[in-house]
Amino acid sequence: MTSSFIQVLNGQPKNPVPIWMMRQAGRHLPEYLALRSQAKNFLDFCYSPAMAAEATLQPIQRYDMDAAILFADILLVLDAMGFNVEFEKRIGPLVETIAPDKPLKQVPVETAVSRLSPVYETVRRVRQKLPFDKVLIGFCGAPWTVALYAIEGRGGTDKSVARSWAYLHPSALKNLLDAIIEISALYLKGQVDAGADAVMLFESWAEGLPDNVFQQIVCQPNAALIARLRDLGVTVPIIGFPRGAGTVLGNFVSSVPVNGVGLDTSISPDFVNQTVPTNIAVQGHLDPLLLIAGGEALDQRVRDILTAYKHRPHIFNLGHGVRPETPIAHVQRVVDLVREGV
Ligand code: 1CP
Repeated sequence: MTSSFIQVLNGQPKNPVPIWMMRQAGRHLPEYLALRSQAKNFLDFCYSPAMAAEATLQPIQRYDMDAAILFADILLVLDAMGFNVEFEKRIGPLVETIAPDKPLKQVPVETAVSRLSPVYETVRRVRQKLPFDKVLIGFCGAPWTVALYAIEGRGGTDKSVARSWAYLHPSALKNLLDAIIEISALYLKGQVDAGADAVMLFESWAEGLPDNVFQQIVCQPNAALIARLRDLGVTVPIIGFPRGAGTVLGNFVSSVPVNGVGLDTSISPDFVNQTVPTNIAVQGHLDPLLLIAGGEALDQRVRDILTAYKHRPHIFNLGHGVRPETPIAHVQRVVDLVREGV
């Protein structure tokens, strides 16, 4: 039988709605911290199928979530492409950068894809252990977000260097995006062949782009990645997440053929209902900071989000990832409220 999670992604509303949370695995869980301390570094952790599978399953064992998300990172794709990638404590990822006038290092695509094979093994192990009614979400970074790390070396910048490439070095940017699209498509196919039931494309740095540039470097590459995936025979539902798209969210859903769209904390449910066609599932919104704060305001916001999307396909989620300081009791409370339904 198809899980209600997949039914929602296929366009059917459900009450109660399915729930999962971005970064549900990770530092807010003591069991994650214990496991993480056993690994030499974060990349080793991601490339260890035993540890990564355990981290993927931890939130499912603790909470009644409807989906597990593969434990990995969007920067594994750059690592596989031959970029030096390091994760610094308290700073985040640092990536070797490329210059617009230098050719891309060409690790053959097959080599890059096989370097990611521990991730496929993680997917296999998780799918074997996961109850049949729980969904396993595979993922990768969407092309522009991955390209941004290759150009700027880190996230959380004002993106001006990478954004200028759209004007100053459009063909170098296109070459980089095309290389990321091809390996990402093969990587996601590997995840789906290993047992992922749906995939999500994280476009975390989509904020603040002019509409024409948004079309060129976010919408077109996301659409090209999906076209390539379908071409490779991948049929599972796809969730897009153009974080910070704001008023151009409508451009994204009209030009990128996603089954579901992730919503950040900044747009209103009213805007979403006016902008996103009802055959596309929505997920997201809840502020991770409100999840930390808890109390009546959290309960009210959860109910408001459920009510706003009562008549359309909806998966409950946050507008961004669970933060390390989040109390477990608050996550539990949200799961309980969502299970009650509206
Ligand atoms: O010490 C640690 O444990 C490192 C923290 C951490 C974790 C738990 C990083 C470093 N990555 C991850 C896992 C991860 N990353 C997952 C699987 C876990 C889950 O969701 O439950 C996923 C889906 C990601 C995706 C990811 N990585 C994104 C897209 C989502 C988002 O947050 O917008 C991005 C942008 C990254 C890059 C990255 N990796 C790690 C950090 C701290 C960051 C973001 C910040 C930065 O670039 O500065």
